Amino acid sequence: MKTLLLTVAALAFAFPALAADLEVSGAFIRATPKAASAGAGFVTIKNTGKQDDKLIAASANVSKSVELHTHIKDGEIMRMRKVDAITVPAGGSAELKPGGDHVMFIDLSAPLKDGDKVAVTLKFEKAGEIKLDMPVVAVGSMAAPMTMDHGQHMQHMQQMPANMKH
Ligand SMILES: [Cu+2]
Repeated sequence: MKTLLLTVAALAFAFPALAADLEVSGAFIRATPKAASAGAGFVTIKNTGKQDDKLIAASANVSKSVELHTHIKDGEIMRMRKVDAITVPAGGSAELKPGGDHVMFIDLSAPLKDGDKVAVTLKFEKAGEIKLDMPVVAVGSMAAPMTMDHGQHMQHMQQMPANMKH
């Protein structure tokens, strides 16, 4: 009986924390060259709550699939890896940015053009779904800080299809 009461109390405590604890800002998607089959999106997710949350999925109607990716350094080469989740720490934030974690749009139905807006749904383990419009921004007119130079990144983007198994 005591265990049951504690469980009920824990659930009641957990529910009010839903959704309102996450704030998204600075979202953008890198415009893609004509031949590109994939594009990358970036966003900062702030967690004002007291529990860690996790970005566990993303969806959009511009590509066949949407994955969560990170970059790892393999010797001197940056490579992308699919990840199951991106943690948004309590009282902190997850910064999806060039050279780091990102949302990957795979098998684009059309190139992502500067000035477009893509409706993206981010799905979180605790907060549920957050919908946002991510503006498409041309490479070279980026507001967000770059952690890789353009040359490296473009090379990386071109290599990508060979590295990725769908
Ligand atoms: Cu990627």
